[in-house]
Amino acid sequence: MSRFEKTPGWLDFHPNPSKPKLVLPQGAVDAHCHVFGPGDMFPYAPERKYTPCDAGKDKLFALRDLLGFERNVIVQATCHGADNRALVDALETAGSKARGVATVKADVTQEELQRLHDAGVRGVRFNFVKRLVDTAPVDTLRTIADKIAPLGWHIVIYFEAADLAEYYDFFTSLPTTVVVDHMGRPDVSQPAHGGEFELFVKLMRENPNFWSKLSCPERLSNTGPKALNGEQQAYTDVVPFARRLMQEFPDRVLFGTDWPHPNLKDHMPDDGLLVDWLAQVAVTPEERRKILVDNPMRLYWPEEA
Ligand code: 0GY
Repeated sequence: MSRFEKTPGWLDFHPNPSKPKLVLPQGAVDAHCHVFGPGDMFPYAPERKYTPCDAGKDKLFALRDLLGFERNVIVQATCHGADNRALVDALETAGSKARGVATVKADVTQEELQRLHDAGVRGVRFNFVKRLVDTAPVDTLRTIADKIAPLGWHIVIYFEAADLAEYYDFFTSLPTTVVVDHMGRPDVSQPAHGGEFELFVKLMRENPNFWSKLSCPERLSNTGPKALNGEQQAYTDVVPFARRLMQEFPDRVLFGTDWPHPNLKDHMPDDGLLVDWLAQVAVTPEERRKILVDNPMRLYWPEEA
């Protein structure tokens, strides 16, 4: 029994995901996933806004192999705050098969940054989603950005579409490559062309240092169908948004499973079918090679790309 009690209503990751029908290209990277604890070994942060189920490195690496990925990019989840121990432990176990994105505070030392780098960290995450964090002031974030830039790291940002206008100038002033989680969380009941999403497309178009993860359809979808029970055409309402970014920015997109899918309220997807969802977005072998291999390798393993 863990000493941590899960947030009421918490949905655990799928217990028995299927093997995807989509055969992934050799060297495919799951560029957005997390590890949670286990809490008894790597305690959840006191300031966290949710308490997840434990979802440790062994489960993540088994899923990687089942789905047909070769590598992971493990992103620090907010339930661990700026305590990167679970992340570093997973990276050290995985060796060259994983890279990480950490969360750090403005007073982080050069020694600590170097230690994270040696473990495989290549970026920091700035989170602007109010239900997940008390967002640090932009001056604090700028201090962090200036500290990590010399290491060649990038910044991952997570925000809701409604907040993009407010942060636009700050985002575009960042000195590094910037990777946006989950397409900036568009409201997919709006059009993929001509509506609110245009601001995000403009951000990508006018700022060649911006990348986007075409991820989390299970979080963004309103009408489904859900990635369950063999569904091969899941989350069709999200497809036009992801497809647009795939076509317009083929060299700056990434894909990730988001396992173990924190804070889902409605259902827990079958990860195999979630991978199959990508076939609706990256429709040719060449597009799939870019989003799954070439792009993440350039960003996370440039020495091999
Ligand atoms: C995601 C999405 C969420 C959570 C986090 O770090 C986190 O806690 O990112 C969310 O609740 O939308 O990317 O994992």
